[in-house]
Amino acid sequence: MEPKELARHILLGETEAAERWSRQALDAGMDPQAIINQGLLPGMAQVGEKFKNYEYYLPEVLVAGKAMNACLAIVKPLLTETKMAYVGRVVIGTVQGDLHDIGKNLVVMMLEGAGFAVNDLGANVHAEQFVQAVQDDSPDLVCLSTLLTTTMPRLQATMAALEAAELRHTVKVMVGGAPVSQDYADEIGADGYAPESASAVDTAKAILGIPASTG
Ligand code: B1M
Repeated sequence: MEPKELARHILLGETEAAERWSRQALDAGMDPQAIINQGLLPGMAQVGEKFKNYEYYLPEVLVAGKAMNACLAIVKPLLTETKMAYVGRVVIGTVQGDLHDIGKNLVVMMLEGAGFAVNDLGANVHAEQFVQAVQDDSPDLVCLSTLLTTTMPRLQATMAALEAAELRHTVKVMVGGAPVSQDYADEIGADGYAPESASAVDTAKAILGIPASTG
């Protein structure tokens, strides 16, 4: 069984075929980590590339993400937490006052697809919740999303809360969402900004010093 077959099922969003392939590979004794590293992650990486190049749009990405999550649900329980080789740990959420989560969910999907462990706090996440999650998880990266101009100041407020809790130096912060720009990210002192979900993976890796080919 060739993992590139699984990658292709993911690329084409063929959930049932991808699940069947994963089960058969496990039955045949394939290492769950190899299924993830050689099948799921390359498949999702190709999806990200197509999204970046405007060959794929939202529906294709969502369908591919669904296929990937279905396979992860089969494969992940067979890995212990310590055995799962994540490229990095992320805490993500849409900031307080903002209920928009579709774009943020895409970023989650892409980061997971690139091999990050992601703790998704959801939408309308208060600064204190981010602080708590950083204390609990010790992530490498905090990702803050916002879609409303009125909640943009919450990005900086969340970083200030991390600073007040003496955690800001322990973690990098990436910001994004439609009204956010690189200039704004620089102005508020974020470590990185990405305009959309596929490049969010590249930016996350660049911020953390992870080679682009990893994951
Ligand atoms: Co809202 N809404 N909405 N809305 N809504 C917008 C954002 C708006 C632009 C519509 C408009 O007026 N033209 C406008 C904001 C104006 C502004 O502030 N500049 C707006 C408004 C005003 C509001 C309300 C205030 C309306 C009202 O009640 N009067 C209200 C606010 C509620 C609240 O949050 N407190 C509201 C409510 C809602 C719904 C609940 C109905 C729904 C959200 C459902 C949900 O998310 N579960 C909704 C929707 C769907 C939209 C639009 C139509 C679509 C947003 C979306 O999901 N886009 C939007 C108009 C539009 O964009 N056409 C609009 C698709 C998504 C894939 O793109 O989210 O940009 P996006 O994510 C991208 C990038 O931004 C980036 O990657 C993603 C994928 O490539 N990205 C990141 C996102 N987060 C990132 C984080 C990163 C990196 C990249 O790193 C950390």
